[in-house]
Amino acid sequence: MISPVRPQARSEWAALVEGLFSTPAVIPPKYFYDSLGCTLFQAICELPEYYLTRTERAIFTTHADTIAAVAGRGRQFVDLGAGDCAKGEFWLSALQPRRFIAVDIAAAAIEPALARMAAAHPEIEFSGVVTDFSDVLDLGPELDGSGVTFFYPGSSIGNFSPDKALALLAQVRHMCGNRGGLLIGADTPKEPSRLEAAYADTLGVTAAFNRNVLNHVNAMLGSDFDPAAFSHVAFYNVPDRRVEMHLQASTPQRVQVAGRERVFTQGDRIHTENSYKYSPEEFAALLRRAGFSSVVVWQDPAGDFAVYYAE
Ligand code: AVJ
Repeated sequence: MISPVRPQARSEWAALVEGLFSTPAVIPPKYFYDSLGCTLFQAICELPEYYLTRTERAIFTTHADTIAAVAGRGRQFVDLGAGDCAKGEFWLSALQPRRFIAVDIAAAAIEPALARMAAAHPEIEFSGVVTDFSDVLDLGPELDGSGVTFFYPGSSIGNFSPDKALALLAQVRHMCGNRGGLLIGADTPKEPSRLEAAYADTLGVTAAFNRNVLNHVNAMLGSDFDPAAFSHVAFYNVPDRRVEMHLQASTPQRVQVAGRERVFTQGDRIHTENSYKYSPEEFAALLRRAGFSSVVVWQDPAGDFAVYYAE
């Protein structure tokens, strides 16, 4: 039921090591999502400051009928970055997909979700693809030629630079053929104080999520990063329209990584995430540049978040 496409290649490992030895060091955000990271991310989604998830859910709930009417029922449904499939599952009743394909880098997240949904919905064919689509979206032979709805919620597209986002959207557009569309959510630019609160919450859950990437890297590479020696830094980079997250060495650190030593002086940072923000006009333009001709937008009354259907 679950097929791996391009499993963890040696080149991925080499790219991670190279990032750790560059200046400044960088760890791609896909490495947040080990088992604990997935759990911490679920907790983030419930934080009072993290408005993204609940605002998107409110938009989906308010406009479910309209969205279902434009997206069409009875299609194949591809849940990109599905995680626990909670967001995708919402659409089962409204869209009544014929097939549900969960796509995620974390097999541990989608396996139980698929089993749970398959038991509850015997009329739907469920499958999973474990893949890393940060460079190429390769679903293997998973899709049949019929109509398909791609689903990419939560502003996960914000992890890509605008160039890379355009490339991913163009690949999705290609896979849509002329009988498919994309339902996608993207966060909007707003006051830096609100954005910064969403990524540096009072309880420190996002800080734990950020630091935990070092546990994951240690488990993957056998390195000896001390998560306690790095502090969580999150700020809105106004000119680049992105929230940045970093891990900053609070004291000098010598870390053993893949048989080499990486030295951090106090204050050195590891860049762990970018989260780009788009106005509805900007994002609709990006979708059109990716080859989609019709774009519909829904927002919450405050304009905090936006949901798009493009075909
Ligand atoms: C899963 C990429 C949408 O950027 O808001 C949450 C990840 N990082 N808090 C985001 C995240 C810190 C999240 N995305």
